[in-house]
Amino acid sequence: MTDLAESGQLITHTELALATRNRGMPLEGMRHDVTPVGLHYLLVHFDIPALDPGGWRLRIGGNVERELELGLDDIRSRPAETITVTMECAGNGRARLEPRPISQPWLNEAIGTARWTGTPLGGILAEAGLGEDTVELIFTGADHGIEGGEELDYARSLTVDEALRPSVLLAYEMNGRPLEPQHGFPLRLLVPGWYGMTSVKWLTRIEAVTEPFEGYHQAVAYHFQTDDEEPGEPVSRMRPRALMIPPGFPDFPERTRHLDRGAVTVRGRAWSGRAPIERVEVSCDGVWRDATLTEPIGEWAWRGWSWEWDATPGPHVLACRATDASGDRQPLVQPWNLQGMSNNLVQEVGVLVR
Ligand SMILES: Nc1nc2c(c(=O)[nH]1)N[C@H]1C(S)=C(S)[C@@H](COP(=O)(O)O)O[C@H]1N2
Ligand SMILES: [Mo]
Repeated sequence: MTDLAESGQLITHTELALATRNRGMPLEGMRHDVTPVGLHYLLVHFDIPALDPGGWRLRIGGNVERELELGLDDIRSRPAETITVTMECAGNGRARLEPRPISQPWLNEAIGTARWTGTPLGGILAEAGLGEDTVELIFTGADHGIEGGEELDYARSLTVDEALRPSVLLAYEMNGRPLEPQHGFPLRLLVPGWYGMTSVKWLTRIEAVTEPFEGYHQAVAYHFQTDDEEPGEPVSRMRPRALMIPPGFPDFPERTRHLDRGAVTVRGRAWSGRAPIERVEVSCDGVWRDATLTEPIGEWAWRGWSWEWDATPGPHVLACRATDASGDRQPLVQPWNLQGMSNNLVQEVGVLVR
């Protein structure tokens, strides 16, 4: 199902067309604790649906005691919570794999952090009353297309335990304003800690089911496969990653970095969806040293870090890597997988000091 670029093949037209629709966050955007909406990364598989907020309804059904049909005002009248969440696409890092899986060709920039406001999903599910033998909830979006040879709506599921985590929201605001069309207006699911595919946009239906969901975006896509024959393990929470704001100034169009010799503070962010960030290291030309972490801004948000560098003239390669409290650390050599999932190989930035 996933096509691979031949070794050394330049970017294909398919990838270019995806890349011009779906933007990454320019890495200097990491200077903001909370990413301005227009800088947050974007990933839309099909077309952005045009939903009329007046006519839109969220239907909750399947294995429940009471079917619900809620309008936006109904959902806004429920208890509201706001949480700061770092979201990352599971395909981040895909374009650095060799051979390259042909899909959205992210290098490192499929990230963003927003203040999301919504009502906890658990409250709405309690109103509907889940049948005791419910194993999963299926979340369906209003967008429709063909993927993996099937015609379908975008849909993902969560186990009951994951769905009932208090931080899982039905979100209608991003950074204090109604969701923009491209980020899921009028309502999206928000699952902190998981890669972005879990946070279904343009939500129209939640269905309680007694068997695991076998839909394409759940059972086929988002798996660590090494070939088409094996199903592979499902992708879930974000692996640790640190990124730096490339120091100095770029040239155009190559974006090589240039800076003056002397003291430089290198800054960046680090996150993991599995455990808190415990350590960030930075290397200059292969020698690793600890960076200083800043105060956390939220349980589900990235953590800032900085590192003091005495830049000496000449070309250098800077790199950074994160370790989380579970002991998981970013790799220096990337394992390969067919769908290009979760490639958290360390970021390297070449700089020319004058
Ligand atoms: N309905 C729907 N939800 C979706 C998607 C989609 O294409 N359709 N893309 C998913 C993927 S792969 C990601 S990474 C995130 C991106 O969210 P953002 O565009 O708000 O950053 O949305 C997820 N939710
Ligand atoms: Mo994604």
